[in-house]
Amino acid sequence: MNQKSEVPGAPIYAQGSGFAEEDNFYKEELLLAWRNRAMPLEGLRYPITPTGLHFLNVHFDIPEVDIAKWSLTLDGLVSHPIKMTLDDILRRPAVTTAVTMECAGNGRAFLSPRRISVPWLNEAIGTAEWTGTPLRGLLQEAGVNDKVSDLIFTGLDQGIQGEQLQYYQRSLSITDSSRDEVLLAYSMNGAPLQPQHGYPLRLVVPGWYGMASVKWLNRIELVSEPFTGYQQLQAYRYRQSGDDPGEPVSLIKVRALMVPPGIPELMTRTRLVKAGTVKLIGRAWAGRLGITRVEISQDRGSSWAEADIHEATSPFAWRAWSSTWEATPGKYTLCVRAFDTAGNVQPVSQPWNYQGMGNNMVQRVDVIVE
Ligand SMILES: Nc1nc2c(c(=O)[nH]1)N[C@H]1C(S)=C(S)[C@@H](COP(=O)(O)O)O[C@H]1N2
Ligand SMILES: [Mo]
Repeated sequence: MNQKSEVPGAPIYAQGSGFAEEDNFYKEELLLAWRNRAMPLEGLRYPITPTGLHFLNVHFDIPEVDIAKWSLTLDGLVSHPIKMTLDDILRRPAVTTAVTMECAGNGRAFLSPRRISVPWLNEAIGTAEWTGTPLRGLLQEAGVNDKVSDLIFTGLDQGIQGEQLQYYQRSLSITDSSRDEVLLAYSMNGAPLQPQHGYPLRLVVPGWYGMASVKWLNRIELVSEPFTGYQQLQAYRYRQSGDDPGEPVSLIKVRALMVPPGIPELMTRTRLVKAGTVKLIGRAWAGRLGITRVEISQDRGSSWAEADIHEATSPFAWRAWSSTWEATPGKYTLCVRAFDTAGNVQPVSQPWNYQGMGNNMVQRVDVIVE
C-alpha cells in the first residue's frame, strides 16, 4: 500500500495493480462500470461461464423488443432479399459452439493516460455456448451479388456517441462473414438470449473482439463499399492520437488469466496464501489461434516456469492451464502469460494506444505468503 493510505478518505491502491498513485476514476467511468459488468476472476473455474457471470457490454440502452413485431431483414445486393421471424430462424439448421468473447477494451483501465470509457481491468471476458444458424447458409439462399464487399449489421439499440446519432452498427467483409463459424445466435448456454445479451438474435463472430458480435440484430445489408459508420471508422481503432486514423481492431489477442489463489483482502484484492504447494489454475485463449504454451512467474516476469495446458473443447474457446507453485513466506507478484500458434506472447509492459484497445499485458496478482 502506498503512503496515500495514511490520508483519511484517500483511496488505497493495490500494489502492482497498475494504477498510478494520482489516478482517480471519473463519474462517467463509474456510470459505465455499473452498466457493464465484468466476470469476477473466480469465474475462470468454469469451462463455460454461467450466464450471470459472463461479462456484459451495452453501449446505449437495452432495447425493448416486441417479439410479435420483430423480424430479421437481409437485403442490399442480393438476388432474393429475406425477411424472417424468430420462428423461421429457429427452424433452420442449428449449430452450437463454445466461444470465448472478450471486449477489445479489456485492460484499458491500466493505461495512462486513459481514455474515458468502460474502465475494464482484466475481466471483460466470458465463454458461452452459443446456438444459432450459420450466416453462410442464409447468404447462399439470398444469392450474393459479385460486387458485394461488406455486410453491415444493425442492432435495435440507438444512442449518441462522438456526437453522432446512431444505431449500433458494425460491418464485416464478405470473406469474414462467410466463414463457417459465424452464427446468428438465439441461444446462450442452452436458454434463449437474455435481454442484455441481445434477445432475440445476435451475431456471434468467433475469434473477434466482442464489438463484431452485434446484439439485437434486425438488419443485415450487403454493400459494395466499405462501411464508414462510427463503430467502424471512429471507435475500435488502434490509434496513437486522436487524429491518427489507425488500424481497425479485429481478432482477439493472446491472453492467459489465473484464478487469484488464496483469499482476498477486501479493499486491495491482495491475496493471502498459506506457505506450501499452491495449485494455480486459469484459462488461456487467442481468438481463433491455438495456445502453445503458458508460463507462470513469481517475480513480476523476471523468470518464468512452464504450466500444463489442458485439452481444448472448441477451437474458439479458452483452454484450462494449471501449475503448482512452491510458496515460501514473503511478498510476491504472480504473473501468467500465454503464447499462441503464430508465435505471439503477451507483453510484460502494456501496449498503449489512444482508445485503450487490445491491452493484453500479463495479469499481475499480489500475494502475501504466510
Ligand atoms: N447492438 C449492440 N451490439 C453489441 C454492443 C452494443 O452495445 N450494441 N456491444 C458490443 C461489444 S463492444 C461487446 S464487447 C459485446 C459484448 O457482448 P455481451 O454483452 O453479450 O458480453 O457486444 C457487442 N455487441
Ligand atoms: Mo467491447
